[in-house]
Amino acid sequence: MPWASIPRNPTHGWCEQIRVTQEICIPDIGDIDEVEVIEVCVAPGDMVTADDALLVIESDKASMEVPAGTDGRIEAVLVSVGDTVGQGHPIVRLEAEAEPAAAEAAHPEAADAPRTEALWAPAAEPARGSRMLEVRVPDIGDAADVTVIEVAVVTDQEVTADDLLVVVDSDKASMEIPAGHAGRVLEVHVSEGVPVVEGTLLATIAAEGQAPVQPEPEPAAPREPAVRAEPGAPVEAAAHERPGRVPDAATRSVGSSIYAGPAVRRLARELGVDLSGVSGSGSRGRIVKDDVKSFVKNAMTQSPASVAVVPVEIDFSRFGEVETVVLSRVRAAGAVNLQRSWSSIPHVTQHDEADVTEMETFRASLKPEGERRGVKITPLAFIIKACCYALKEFPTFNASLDGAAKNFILKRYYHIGFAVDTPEGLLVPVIKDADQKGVWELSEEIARLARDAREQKLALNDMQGGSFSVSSLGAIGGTGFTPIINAPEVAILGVARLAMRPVWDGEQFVPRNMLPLSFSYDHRAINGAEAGRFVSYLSELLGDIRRLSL
Ligand code: CAO
Repeated sequence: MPWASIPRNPTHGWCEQIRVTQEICIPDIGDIDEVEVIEVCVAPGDMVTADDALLVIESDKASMEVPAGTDGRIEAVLVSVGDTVGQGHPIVRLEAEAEPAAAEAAHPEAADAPRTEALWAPAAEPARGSRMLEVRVPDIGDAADVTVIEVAVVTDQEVTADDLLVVVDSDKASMEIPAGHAGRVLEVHVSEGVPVVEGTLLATIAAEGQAPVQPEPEPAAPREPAVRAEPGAPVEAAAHERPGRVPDAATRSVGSSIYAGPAVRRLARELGVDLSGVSGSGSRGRIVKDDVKSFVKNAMTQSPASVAVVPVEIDFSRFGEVETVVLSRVRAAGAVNLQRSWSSIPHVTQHDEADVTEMETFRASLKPEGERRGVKITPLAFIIKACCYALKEFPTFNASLDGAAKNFILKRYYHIGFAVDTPEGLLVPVIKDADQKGVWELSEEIARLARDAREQKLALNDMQGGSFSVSSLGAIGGTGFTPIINAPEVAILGVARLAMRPVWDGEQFVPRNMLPLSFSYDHRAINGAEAGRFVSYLSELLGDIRRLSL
């Protein structure tokens, strides 16, 4: 009996309950003494719901998630990847949202902690002397809603016994079903998304070195639940003797097996990632969640077209000493994006100057309060605030064009990206719902996101969903530049260094603090007159920030 199912509410796994702080432990894992922790899915401070996986454990037969079983906040993680653990071993200390007594009352069946039925069990032993092998879904215990989530082989593919055939997913866990025998796949009987039950025929395999013979007639349509072959029947095997075993990296054939736990597979499905293209950084090449996230990040910042910096290979060393330095990953990805945007969008840049004298006086007056709060307010927070106002007035600037450039997709959210110069290259984190935030909050977010960008700690979500961008070179210098639109947005505001300039007030020159604005827009979406009105409006707002409170 290789596996016990792990109940979603493993109350019985709690070792102790002090007020609302509990230790969640490894629940009953059947007749297995020890399993290896192959993935830790949470960190201290994380909020989890009952269904969230805390970690993934693996024996020589299967891998399985251990869910939190209760809502709460992780106080401490008590295991690490690579640890060997058994039933009752503490996993995390969790501060539950509900009193344990209340949780137990809500799930009396979990508190009873009966030994749950085997989720995956070995199928019948193969009969001897037969050459045709059928691989069927093994005993799946009380698992419900079992579906094929991945078919890892195709007809005529040569497989080894350990090669992954199919991955099925239930309400409790994912399970990898290997071929079980070396040979050639004659037919695959299931496809992704198909529901299966114990005994469903998955594939027919011709054993290695032996001529295939016609299989016995199917008792039912191939994709219907089928009766499992009885031991000794002409069909040789009903399933692999070790169903669900995750093959060792050394024995996996390239492309035929994906080494990832259920939580990772679920994340990949949610993000639409094909795991066969993801390389694993976990132990023995296992794919972990961070690998999937990095894969998505890369995919988002790359295009199929390569960047031809030097159109033909030129041997510059003919002219003098040279050094080749590899571009950082961020810089290389940025280069691809910038080239794609520059070559596919007709850019026009409108220049203007905003008189920010009053804004700067007000900003200076906030300095003592900022010191008390530990927040530095730079012009950027006011600029982002003003942009949100202007974007509400000009909705087509907070938009994207659809693929055929026939429709505007107007965004009713104001997620403002801002360029951050990092040692690795340019990154554009996004302030979500910037229109709903005040200048203090915006300043805090700018500082936090800029710091995270420079420390390479930005989460995928921090860089997604922007509707408009600002690129501020103000602290560095310059009087104007052409910012490149952050596609699929349609406009970007560039900000250069503010400077005191003599401005004619109708009677005399007066010293005013002038902020140079460089506004690039997609000329397919925005015409010049509209852009001019937008920039004038923005200048007015920055010139009289009292209007930002109207
Ligand atoms: N004019 C003059 N001074 C400015 C200014 C401006 N337009 N904008 C900011 N400053 C000042 C700030 O007030 C601050 O001064 P103090 O230290 O005396 O208070 C100083 O410059 C440094 O500001 P900062 O850089 O720490 O903060 P920020 O909010 O202005 O900018 C960030 C944050 C992350 C946008 C910036 O650090 C950065 O990385 N800019 C580069 C962006 C970039 O590379 N753009 C080009 C992309 S290609 O299109």
